[in-house]
Amino acid sequence: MSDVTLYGFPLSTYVRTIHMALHEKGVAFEHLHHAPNTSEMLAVNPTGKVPAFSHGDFTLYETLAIANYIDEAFDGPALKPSDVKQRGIMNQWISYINAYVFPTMIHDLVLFRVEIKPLNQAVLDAAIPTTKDQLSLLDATLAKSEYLAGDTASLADYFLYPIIAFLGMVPEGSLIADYPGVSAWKARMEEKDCVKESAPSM
Ligand SMILES: N[C@@H](CCC(=O)N[C@@H](CS)C(=O)NCC(=O)O)C(=O)O
Repeated sequence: MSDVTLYGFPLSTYVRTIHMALHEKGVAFEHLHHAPNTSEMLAVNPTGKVPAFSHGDFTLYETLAIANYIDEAFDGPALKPSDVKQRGIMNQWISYINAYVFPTMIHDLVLFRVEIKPLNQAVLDAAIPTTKDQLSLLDATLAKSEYLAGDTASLADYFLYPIIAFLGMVPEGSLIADYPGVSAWKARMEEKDCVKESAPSM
């Protein structure tokens, strides 16, 4: 029995980021599929959000903190570039993804399309040009570089992939094809075992 536990339902993009990181590191873990804001989730994360994580009697919440802990606490391939500038770029992208891409593509678009939130057409309409701008910015890097921070996948790619995967499942996902760098990166990510293994059942 592993002493590592991931808490949070697999449909969450942030839970999938941690699932991918654990898989890449080769860490065995128990996955408890708690929904947000339940008493089980509040017991491990006072914000009620998913994910949370525990290693023995040590508990963490906030995806970036969990991802960094996993990379540093366990053996296995590094999930961050060794080069300080590439690491800076990785952190820049994670910050951008969390501050802008997740709110636009998930909150203001996908959650309406999958009817988790009641449709607000004005918000959804406004999210489309913003999504295009974000895809364009990502594409400028991914047209030149295999991954967001160089030639090897890093935590930045694990933050982004679950969001782009969900975008790809709703009608506006057809936009992705207009961005060849993002499209090629998505296909590259989809070859990875961590992506295949973490795919939520829909
Ligand atoms: N800042 C948090 C964000 C986590 C987050 O937004 N999780 C979403 C699911 S992807 C959630 O729990 N949403 C439910 C809610 O906000 O009530 C982190 O990095 O872990």
